[in-house]
Amino acid sequence: MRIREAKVVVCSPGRNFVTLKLTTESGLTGLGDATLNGRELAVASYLEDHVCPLLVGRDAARIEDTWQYLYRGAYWRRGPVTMNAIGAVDTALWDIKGKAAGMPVYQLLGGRARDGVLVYGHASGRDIAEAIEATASYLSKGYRAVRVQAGVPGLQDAYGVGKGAMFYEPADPGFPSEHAWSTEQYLRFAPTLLESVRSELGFDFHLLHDAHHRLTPIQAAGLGKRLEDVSLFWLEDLAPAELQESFRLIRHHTTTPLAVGEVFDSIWDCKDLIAEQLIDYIRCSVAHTGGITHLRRIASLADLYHVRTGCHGATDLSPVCMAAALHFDLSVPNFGIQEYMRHTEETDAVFRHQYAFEDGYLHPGEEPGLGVELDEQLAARYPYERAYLPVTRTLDGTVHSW
Ligand code: CS2
Ligand code: MG
Repeated sequence: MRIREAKVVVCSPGRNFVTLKLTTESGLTGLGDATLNGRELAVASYLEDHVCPLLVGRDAARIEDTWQYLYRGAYWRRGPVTMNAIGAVDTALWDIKGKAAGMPVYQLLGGRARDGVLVYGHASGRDIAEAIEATASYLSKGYRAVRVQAGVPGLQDAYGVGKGAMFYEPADPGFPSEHAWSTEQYLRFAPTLLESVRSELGFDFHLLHDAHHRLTPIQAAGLGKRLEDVSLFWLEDLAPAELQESFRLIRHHTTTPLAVGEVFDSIWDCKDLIAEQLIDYIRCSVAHTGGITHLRRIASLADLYHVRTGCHGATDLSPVCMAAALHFDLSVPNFGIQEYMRHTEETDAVFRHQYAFEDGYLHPGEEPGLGVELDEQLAARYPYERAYLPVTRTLDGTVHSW
């Protein structure tokens, strides 16, 4: 099952996506998501200029060998660009293997470990009232878990407040926009927001919140402690996690469940967080963490330490990544929850997929492989448009985590 063609498709149906498409000599095709929000062309080049020439002629069946060949063979290991590229190759090879076997990928991963994949949607509002209204709307659609974000009084821009009801796109066309940030104002507001959601809508659904890397460990510890009575499903990215041991301080002060990992790209970024049980959910994604093969390794380590998965699933991860995540989620023993930020109709038209939402769960479908087809002709109508994630500065002008 030799690879005959390896090509990269860059398109922008509502936002930029980078997709790797592999084709075997027998005509089987496989897709992998290589989208790195704000740095898309770096991964496209890494694939086109350095990886694709090595794939042509390789046996598509040798998934693990190809993973090791690209990881160890690059010499320069890890990092978001490298691991996103390897992730795309890995995902495409699992897609091909499923098609060759005539099975959906989850069957190759050990079959169903659950009936469906519990997902959470993103509710947001410019203020508390709007955020509560958006949350109620998600609940009325059958969601059993909702992440809630809202504008912070006194700040022009706040993380996670969507421009549309069911769609949120943080990247801006052109150069990075600059957002003002005040941790003090946020810490005064966040408990009121989340307590208001509970008092208005009750406790009979999973409530999640994302602090998006913006607090110091002691600030994070205080917020986690303050929110214990809100009974959150998780508090996400409370503090930057490059210093994994800083979560010892947070963990010492609060029982609120913690989730990190969407910016991680390998097991080495999270092995201490997992082995010391400093977190409850690991958020790594198929696309950014070396594909299904490496994400399974992270999940296996996490399973030893009572840590569950909570894969990242934002709009900057394409339907190819979402589909791959669902096959992984359906089969992994220590599944927690799957993020599900819906894509635009334009995106769904370019990436026709089998997965579907029903009663709070997603199902990857029974098509062989991942169940996603890329309409290349339609994709060509949406050329790449430079876009960047915002840059955040505190009120005195200091650059802060966005
Ligand atoms: C966010 C992401 O979904 C989340 O939890 O943290 O939307 C994140 O902001 C984007 O993926 C960045 O590209
Ligand atoms: Mg997040």
